[in-house]
Amino acid sequence: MQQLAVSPEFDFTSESYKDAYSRINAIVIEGEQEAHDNYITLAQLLPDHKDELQRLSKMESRHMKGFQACGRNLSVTPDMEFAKQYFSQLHGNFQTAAATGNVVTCLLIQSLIIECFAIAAYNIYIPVADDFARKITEGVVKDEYMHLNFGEVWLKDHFEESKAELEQANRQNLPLVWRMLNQVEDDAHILGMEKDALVEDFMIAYGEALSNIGFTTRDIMRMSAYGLTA
Ligand code: Y39
Ligand code: FE
Ligand code: FE
Repeated sequence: MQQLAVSPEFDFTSESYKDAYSRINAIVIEGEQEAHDNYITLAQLLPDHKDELQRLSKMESRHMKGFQACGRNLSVTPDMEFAKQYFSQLHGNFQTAAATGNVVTCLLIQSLIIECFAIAAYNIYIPVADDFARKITEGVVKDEYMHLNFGEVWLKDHFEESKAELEQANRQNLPLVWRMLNQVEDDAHILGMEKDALVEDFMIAYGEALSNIGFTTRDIMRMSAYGLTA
């Protein structure tokens, strides 16, 4: 029996698709590489959770290899230079926080913001992906929920003493995500991913995470508003 394509309007071999893919695929590969490095750093900062965090870091490097295969499958060369630049500010903020022992800020950046960004992007990508990439991405997104859960549980257990640092880290980093989304809006659209849907999925996942950690609805509204000023 013939399987109907979900989105017959996508020509995965067209030059415009491959051009947009060279940047989005690179962002995902670079993001997974940095997520791997960030969990190694977190394993050093949280020795009680060393084994679990090292396991998460290994998952991230598997994700990276999966997405590299997606690019190869479409004969696309990822633009890694662009992707490094893309993450540089968020990456810099993580590095600074790690160097000063601000583990709460590190967790907010990697396990809440970056994981929610991944969850939104991968869920929106799955229905419009080519068959090969869809299977890979479906496997990856399940792991990302586990990564988000790690951050939620730790921050919930340390909520009172982390609250002020979380608010400050949110204020510093949420606007960066907004700028990052704006920067790839056109490329994402070519792949069939709409910015509105990405923003909506991100805010739902991020708001839910903040709620699970212990923030009130009022706190969450206030914290979310920092995205709007980007
Ligand atoms: O924890 C993780 O695996 C995160 C690194 C990955 C984030 C990937 C960021 C994807 C953004 C894609 C933007 C598409 C519009
Ligand atoms: Fe990942
Ligand atoms: Fe992850």
